[in-house]
Amino acid sequence: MKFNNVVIHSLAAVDAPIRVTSAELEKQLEPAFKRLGIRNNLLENVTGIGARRFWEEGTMPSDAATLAAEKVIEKSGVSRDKINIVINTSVCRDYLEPSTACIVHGKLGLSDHCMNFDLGNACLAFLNGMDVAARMLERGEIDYALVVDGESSRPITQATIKRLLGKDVTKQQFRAEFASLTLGSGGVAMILSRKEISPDGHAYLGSVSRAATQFSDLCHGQMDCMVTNTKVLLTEGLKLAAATFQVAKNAFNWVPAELDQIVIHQVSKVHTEALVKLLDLDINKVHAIYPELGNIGPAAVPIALAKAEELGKLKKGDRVALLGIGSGLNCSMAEVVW
Ligand code: MYA
Repeated sequence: MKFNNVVIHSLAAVDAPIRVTSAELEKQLEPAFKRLGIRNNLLENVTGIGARRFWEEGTMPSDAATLAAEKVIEKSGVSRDKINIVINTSVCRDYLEPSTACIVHGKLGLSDHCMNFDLGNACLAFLNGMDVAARMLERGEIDYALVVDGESSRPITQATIKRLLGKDVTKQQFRAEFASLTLGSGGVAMILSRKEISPDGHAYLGSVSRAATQFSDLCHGQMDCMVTNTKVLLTEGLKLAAATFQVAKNAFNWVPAELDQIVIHQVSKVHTEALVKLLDLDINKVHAIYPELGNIGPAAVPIALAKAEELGKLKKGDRVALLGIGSGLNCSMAEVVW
């Protein structure tokens, strides 16, 4: 869907405070590496992920999302009573019910007429949340939407390491759980608005999507365990990304050389380099956060965008492509004119 009247008003990311290196995780896993005959520098060496962040013990996904939301509200100057909807897109959640969005709504002290709900779609949910909000904004139903995401990889990382140190663990199980060790934590929040009331915002032109749900069995995640077929996920993810890119090229007249910045879902060095090669993109235009932050699920694309903004990489008028993908498989690609 394309939009004429939707802008990103403000964006803010929050880093979790504890930096945990891949070397530290690999040290903890040393007995498993030895027993299974796996080389012990695989994580940092092959994925290119040197570190990820953890929140302090007890920090809930809603706390992470609320921190980012407080930051974006302050940055934007938008008063809380003007926010008409809050959509939480986190994979991690405080409880199965109530929604994490309602906890964030309560912590922020938003008004009783501010709608709130969770929207789930694995690593793609933030882009989907932007799209749902944009449809309401385009129709003039609302003035301001807040999309938030808070991820906490500490519980799954610690549970995975404990499990993989078990005496009965096979090499096959190790490989199936390996991707869990790439996950990271963080918080991000975005305020979207209508161009006519926020003329200085960054135009959100819309997105295109494609699905390949015959591959919904390639990555299954719970709060404490994720099982991934890394090989097939990489191959089929790339195929879906290429098909979606073709649709985006047609919809937004994309010529790779004319895109100024490309913000992609952050999985690993292997995935980034393969995608850049396949789509004929310029790697210098791709802002990578995975080396320091790992894979932060649906928060990865907006956090990478926020970091690029903080570093002054985004100039007014830049054409920014957002390339998202999530287990399922689902893929969306969007354009923002900064
Ligand atoms: S779901 C989360 C998905 N995340 C991951 O899969 C991250 C972890 N995976 C990787 O980094 C790569 O797939 C690896 C393989 C590195 C595993 N366990 O040449 P290779 C060893 C342990 O065959 P590659 C999500 O985010 C292998 O023995 N070790 O490796 C949403 C060898 O070691 P050695 C393993 O295929 C959806 C070495 O690695 C495993 O190049 C994302 C190299 O082997 C394993 N499982 O990489 C959809 N596998 O040298 C995908 C291999 O000692 C998106 N090894 O023999 C794709 C597009 C991306 C963005 C798109 C945006 C639109």
